Amino acid sequence: MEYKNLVVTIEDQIAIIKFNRPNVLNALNIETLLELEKILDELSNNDAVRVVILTGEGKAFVAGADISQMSKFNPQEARAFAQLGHRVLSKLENLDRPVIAAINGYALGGGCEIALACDLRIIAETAKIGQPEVNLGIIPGFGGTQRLARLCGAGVAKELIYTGDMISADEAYRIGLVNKVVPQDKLLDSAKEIAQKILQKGPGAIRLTKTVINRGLDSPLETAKELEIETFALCFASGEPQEGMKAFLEKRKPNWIK
Ligand code: DAK
Repeated sequence: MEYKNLVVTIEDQIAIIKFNRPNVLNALNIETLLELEKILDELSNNDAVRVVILTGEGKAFVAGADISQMSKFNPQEARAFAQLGHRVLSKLENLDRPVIAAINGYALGGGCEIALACDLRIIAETAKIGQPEVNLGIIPGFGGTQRLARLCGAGVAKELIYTGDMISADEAYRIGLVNKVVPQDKLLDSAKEIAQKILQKGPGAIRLTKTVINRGLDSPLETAKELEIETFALCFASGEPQEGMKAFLEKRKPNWIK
């Protein structure tokens, strides 16, 4: 499938989605969000893909919402854009397999929010990240106020959003916004390395872990613990734990059920 604003490659059970509007630093317009939604819908029906990597072409991951497009919105269009953005980022967050953001350059505003909706974030040491919306007189609109505060704490989220500061990769690592900082030329290989590790594990266990963590974070602790108990039991219905433990006892690698 051909996209105008994305480049999608699938190889070795890993899909790589690359934002591809380098002339405007991969700024997110409506068309790009719709294309992202389309590929996410396709991937959710494609069991051959077990890990997804998101990255950007050129010197940006995504430099935010497309300001030229956004500047012309009337209130109805602004609402429709907000609804579209939330819908697509929820699909990204809830895709039933791990998504890794490989942040190659600027990840600002909506770009930082896309990375926040991914499961893991790896960043190139030269990249910059931040939520500069207040410079434009708006607040983060694609879940940034909520996901950033949940990931890094309210104090850190408020500082980043109030100041609009673009922070370095090392600072992003220090505050827990990203999992790993790597040299620019090793970024994609590092993301693939993590993906390869995940591919060796029980596919059902990975899928269920993502659901339990995401749903648990939105629930009171007691409910979340119940969810973990029920999901732990559910693992045993798949045959996966039986194979995993048998393989351990037989001192061999598991042969996961596809
Ligand atoms: N939108 C449109 N064009 C952009 C852009 C953006 N976000 N960012 C960069 N560009 C364009 C520039 O205008 C320039 O175009 P030409 O002049 O060449 O035609 C080209 O990309 C290269 O950019 P620069 O020349 O500026 O490159 P520099 O290296 O000098 O600077 C920069 C890089 C990233 C520091 C700078 O481009 C910059 O500050 N960009 C804007 C970053 C920003 O403020 N992003 C946050 C946007 S706010 C909502 C949902 C979500 C959002 C809002 C509402 N709702 C729910 C309604 C999200 C908001 C945002 O993301």
